[in-house]
Amino acid sequence: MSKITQIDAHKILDSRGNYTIKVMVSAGEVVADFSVPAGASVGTHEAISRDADSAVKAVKNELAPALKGYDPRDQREIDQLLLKLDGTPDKSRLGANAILGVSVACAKLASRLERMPVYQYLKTLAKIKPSRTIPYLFMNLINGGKHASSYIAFQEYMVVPVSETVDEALTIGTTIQKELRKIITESYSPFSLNIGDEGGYVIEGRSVREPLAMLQTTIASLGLKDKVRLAMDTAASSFYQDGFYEVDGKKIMPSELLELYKSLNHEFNIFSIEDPFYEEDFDGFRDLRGELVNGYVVGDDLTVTNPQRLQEAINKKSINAIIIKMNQIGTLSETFDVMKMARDNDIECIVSHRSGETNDDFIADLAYAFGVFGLKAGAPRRGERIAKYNRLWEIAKS
Ligand code: 2PG
Ligand code: MG
Repeated sequence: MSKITQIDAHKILDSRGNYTIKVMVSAGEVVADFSVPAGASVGTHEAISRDADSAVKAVKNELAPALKGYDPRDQREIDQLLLKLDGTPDKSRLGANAILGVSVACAKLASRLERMPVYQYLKTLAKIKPSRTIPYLFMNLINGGKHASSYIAFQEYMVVPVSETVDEALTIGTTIQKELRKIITESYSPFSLNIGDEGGYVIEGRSVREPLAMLQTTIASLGLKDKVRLAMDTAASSFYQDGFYEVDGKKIMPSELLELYKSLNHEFNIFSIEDPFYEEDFDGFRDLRGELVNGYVVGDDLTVTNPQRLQEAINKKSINAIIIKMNQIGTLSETFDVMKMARDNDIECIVSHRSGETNDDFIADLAYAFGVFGLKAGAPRRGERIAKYNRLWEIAKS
């Protein structure tokens, strides 16, 4: 039996304790599922997800009857049908979460029917220029912004091990995480080990510079200076209002924020800065690119895994790397198209989790299948983040 016989969905909790959905697609006895994540710092131009109850209803009442009888291996055809059934440009009628749940569960089901590991099956669906055998791991060790309750405006402070193997990269990341724990309790108090949405520490510091300094001290004390780079997702839309950015308790102009990035880069030799300016400022991103000669300016809220937004970023030379989040666009085929478009224009792809995650590990297969530049999955702690890193490790060993 290689035709879809049943599609079902129900609510589950995500890592923040919010409702999300799990979609199950069956072909006879063979079943596959996908659990959909959700963001907190959501870009204005992302596809629209519905609340979990509405999304479950959409899957059961509209998507399931329409897709029964389709071959799950016809991914493009299925995704096109999903778009047609929704009928809106932003997937707001049925919900990007309902649509993505079905889209990815179909791909997983097809891989089972083909008796292939998911990553191997995905390779048969698209041709995308690879960057690396094993992606760089972007591990978010200090959380701020919308993912934490702190004074730090920037959302994510990441370490990126410079390594060609998953186990060495994970060893480096977890070693830094453990040492950082010590340094935080010594610097503040023994009760200061708060954890943010993505498993990183939430520190008591008051300046956006402090987490970088703390990570640098930690890395130096471990003698790992040559094995790690520092990266940030500042998620600037979340501290932008009416032409100003609120950083370290002050309202600053875009030009001052650029100067701040220049000085942080000078001091910490930063590997990448994601969403350095608010999501409509394509020119601001371009200006930073000129300064970050050794690193990457990454679009996330700017580009929202959307071909029109990516095209604008290409035209304006805004970025040299892009975050890939499937639920920003809503189907697997459209995700492939954006990844291909990025690589055809020499832009690096970083496949990413969301801050509200599930235990699903599909993004590790997606990252590995196409040899992407990076995988961003939070701190190497908390089950929903570890699921992705462990899956990548498992694939790399196989
Ligand atoms: C981001 C993500 C993931 P969210 O901004 O890159 O780290 O956060 O899912 O809240 O958009
Ligand atoms: Mg981001």
